[in-house]
Amino acid sequence: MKMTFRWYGSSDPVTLAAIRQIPGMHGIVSAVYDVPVGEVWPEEKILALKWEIEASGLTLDVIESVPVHEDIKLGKPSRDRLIANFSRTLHNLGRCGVSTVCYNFMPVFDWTRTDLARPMADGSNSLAFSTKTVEEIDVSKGIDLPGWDASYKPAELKALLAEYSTVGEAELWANLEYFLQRVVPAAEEAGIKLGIHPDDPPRPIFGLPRIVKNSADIRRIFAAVDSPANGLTLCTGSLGSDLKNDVVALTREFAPTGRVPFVHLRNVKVNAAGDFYESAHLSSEGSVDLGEVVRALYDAGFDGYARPDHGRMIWGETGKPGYGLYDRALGATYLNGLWEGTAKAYRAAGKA
Ligand SMILES: [Mn+2]
Repeated sequence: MKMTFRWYGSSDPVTLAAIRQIPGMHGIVSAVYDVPVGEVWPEEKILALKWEIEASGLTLDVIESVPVHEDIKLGKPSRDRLIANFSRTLHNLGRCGVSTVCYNFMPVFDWTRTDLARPMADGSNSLAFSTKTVEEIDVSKGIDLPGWDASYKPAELKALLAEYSTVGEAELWANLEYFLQRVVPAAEEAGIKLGIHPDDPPRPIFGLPRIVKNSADIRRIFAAVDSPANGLTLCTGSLGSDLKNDVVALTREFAPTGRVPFVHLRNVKVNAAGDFYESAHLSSEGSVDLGEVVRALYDAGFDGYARPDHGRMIWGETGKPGYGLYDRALGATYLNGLWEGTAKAYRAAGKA
């Protein structure tokens, strides 16, 4: 398991120098942020990012994310050009030494939360999701959620949602399969493993379909194109925010297939109504047993990339919600400790 940390580029208040000081830190997960969605990432921009990261003693093996244009998810005629561009971006990333690319296939809304700074009893704050709040939003009047991409003007959002009125689950599946049939061969050629990120939260929202929610969906995606390049970013927080998902069982099923190149390891505290907040990583703080998840990864001989994903805001830190330095650093250290503890317990017991 190679530990990584997401970094948003030069404008990120968390510096590469600070990340470098987290014990056991291997690499950075980042992206080229200044190319419009759907256009090809030029090699020189990828190399500039790589060199900046390598100068700090870290690696750039993992990209998160290469965004998938809405026209691809909608299955519009323009998708062929956009899929060709996505494939050319994979080609360029492979030439720059990138081995793993995370992406998602969520219509319109990426991750969704109703609160970006919910106060916790210990004085920290964290991201949270209330089912009732989301259900009460009238999308036709515009979305006013924290973290929601305000670059969509209300009229644009309305038009986009109208386009999705003919795209249900079956159509979205067909559009994902069409995409995979074309980009997976390109990824193979580029020496890249793709890892689709689960929907967050893993349920339909605002009447839009979602198709990366549980083990049945993941099996179907793997079967759509049977290649090691067609993989999963196993996000314990996203999958774990549906209590029906047994995240340990999911890890035990999918990690041994060799099709999980990348894992997001974080915890969520979920209630029966599906409300949740992002808790500290420690298993006893949330609904996911991260100790058992790490053991399942160890048992599978996992040698891919992990990141602590999100963290709370602690010790008075401010910045990008979920992406502060301190709690993610604690998470990385805890996860590396779980790994070391598992390895040593096995060795002491004469196992592996
Ligand atoms: Mn994640």
